[in-house]
Amino acid sequence: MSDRLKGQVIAITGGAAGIGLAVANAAVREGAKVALIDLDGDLAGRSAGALRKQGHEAAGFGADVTNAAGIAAALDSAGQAVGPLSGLVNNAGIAGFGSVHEADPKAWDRIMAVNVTGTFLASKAVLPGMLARRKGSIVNFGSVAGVVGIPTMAAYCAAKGAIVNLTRQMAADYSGKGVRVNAVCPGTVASTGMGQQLLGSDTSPETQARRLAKYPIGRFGNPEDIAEAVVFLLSDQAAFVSGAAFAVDGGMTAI
Ligand code: NAI
Ligand code: 1HS
Repeated sequence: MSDRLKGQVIAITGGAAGIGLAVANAAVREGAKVALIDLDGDLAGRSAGALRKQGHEAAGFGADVTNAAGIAAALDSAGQAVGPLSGLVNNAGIAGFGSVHEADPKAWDRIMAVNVTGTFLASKAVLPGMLARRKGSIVNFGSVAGVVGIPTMAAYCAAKGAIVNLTRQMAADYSGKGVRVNAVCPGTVASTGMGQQLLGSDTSPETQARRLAKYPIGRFGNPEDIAEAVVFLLSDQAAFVSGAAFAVDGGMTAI
């Protein structure tokens, strides 16, 4: 353990499981206190309890990031329970399949709402405090799907692309006011719920091989690969980094 996040209080949306929970684990190891905010409030509470058992400071809250009042209340409770927030990780996201000509408009709306509007609403809730303190780091979750087109993932690609450019826009507004804003753009992380959804959508050996062949490093990511990048962006080591779309994808978008 080192102290790269000592003194920081970090809220992680979608923090009860998957990559968000890996970010929480990495953050507490670096000295941060964390608030896990998730649609699954019970799991957020259990995941936070497991961190506390290891001697870390953590609390869990239930909220849907698409509900403006709900996410604002959860982030407010987090600030009161754990401390004034210095970091926000907009990790909550959902994926889905469908090319434009066949996509379900309701599914499109929900994918845009959770990924894009959720990032907007959680950021909107924490920014007044961060700006008043002139201290904050926001890390948004893009994806390789926000950088290149992935077959059959129209809504998800649109949402992640929007997040990447919202990140640049937020950096333009807030970097001079003490708040850095960056995005991570992970490649496929197979072990999470979303990774399983992605790889389970077409299990034919040809498709699986085609997906893996897109990764020059020769493997998919794991949650810890992504968490390390998020910790860096949250930390003062990234003091001159704002508005970046940080590819953590084994070279997938390099080729
Ligand atoms: P996951 O599905 O394993 O976990 C997502 C978490 O977000 C869950 O705990 C879920 O309950 C929570 N969540 C979902 N909707 C929510 C809502 N409306 N409000 C609050 N919480 C909500 O997903 P995973 O793989 O951990 O993904 C995390 C982030 O990383 C997402 O933004 C995803 O798009 C992104 N990502 C994932 C990749 C992958 O291959 N797994 C690759 C690139 C990006
Ligand atoms: C779901 C996650 O954001 C990754 S989309 C990338 C799909 S692929 O490159 O593995 O086919």
